[in-house]
Amino acid sequence: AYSNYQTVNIIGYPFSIGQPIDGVHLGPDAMREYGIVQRIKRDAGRKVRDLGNILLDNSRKGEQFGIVKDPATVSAASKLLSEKIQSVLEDDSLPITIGGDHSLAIGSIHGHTARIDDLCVLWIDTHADINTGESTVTGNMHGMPLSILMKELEKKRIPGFEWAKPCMTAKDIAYIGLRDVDPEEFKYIEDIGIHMATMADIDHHGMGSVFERALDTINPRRDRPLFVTWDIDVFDPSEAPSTGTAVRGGLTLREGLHLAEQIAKSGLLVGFDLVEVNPKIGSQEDVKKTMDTACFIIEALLGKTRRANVYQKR
Ligand code: 6HN
Ligand code: MN
Ligand code: MN
Ligand code: MN
Repeated sequence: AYSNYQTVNIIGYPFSIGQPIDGVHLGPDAMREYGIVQRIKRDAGRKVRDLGNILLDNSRKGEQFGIVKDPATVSAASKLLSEKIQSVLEDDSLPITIGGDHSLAIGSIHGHTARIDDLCVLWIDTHADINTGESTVTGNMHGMPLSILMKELEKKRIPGFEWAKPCMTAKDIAYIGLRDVDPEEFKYIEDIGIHMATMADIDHHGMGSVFERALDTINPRRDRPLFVTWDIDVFDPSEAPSTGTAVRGGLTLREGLHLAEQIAKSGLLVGFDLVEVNPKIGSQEDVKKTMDTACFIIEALLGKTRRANVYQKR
């Protein structure tokens, strides 16, 4: 029912202040230049609107809360994204946010929950991104967005995000692809009880069954609208080398495609993010391969299958 959208809205989020490496703010324009818009227009059978980039303050001010870097700048940027998402979430339209670092999920998830009742979320990532101001070792806010969004962590929220009331609980979210979770993050995940499928689970059960189990947990009747936030670093660095926190032992392109195809097939998808593509990391070939991987996933999430080079009927 939900996937019957006829218009896809592409939102660029040129932001890098949630992490220390230069270049990830260039992700959206690099993806456009690479041809993402043409690729999803081809055969998609729906309107594709490129809404351009959100105008963001992407300058570092050196403001800190404890060791957390530039929380006010991250907050202001993600507030703009939340407002943008809310304004484009009309009936029959689906927002795609292209990052940009993963701190943007504060805005995208907040914006979706503001407009869509009973939303659930798949967090597809190497990392858990649930550090708090107390637990973070790096101070980088792209490792923290879930601690802002989770009701169970409300007391640990860093100040400056008052506009984003916590909108998620453990029963609303599941992880797929984890393999680099900080010890303190693991404690939060266990205490709160978030379903997590690690790379070890994918090795043991296969992606198909890992996906079904994740939905059995957060969406047992398959009736809740689904939002997906996809960190490109979930892929093995051989498939997506141009990203800031690459970790070996990640998804193959085929595992990623199967997951994206199953998500599309569920008919539940209402929006998604694709984050952490950094066109300044690696060789030109590395960058191209990373963007190609990202394009494959975006196409599959929109319904392209490997049966034929057409999008499946919605
Ligand atoms: N990402 N757990 C590490 C940290 O800095 O808190 C890594 C976070 C990576 C975040 O890739 O979106
Ligand atoms: Mn992430
Ligand atoms: Mn990550
Ligand atoms: Mn399968």
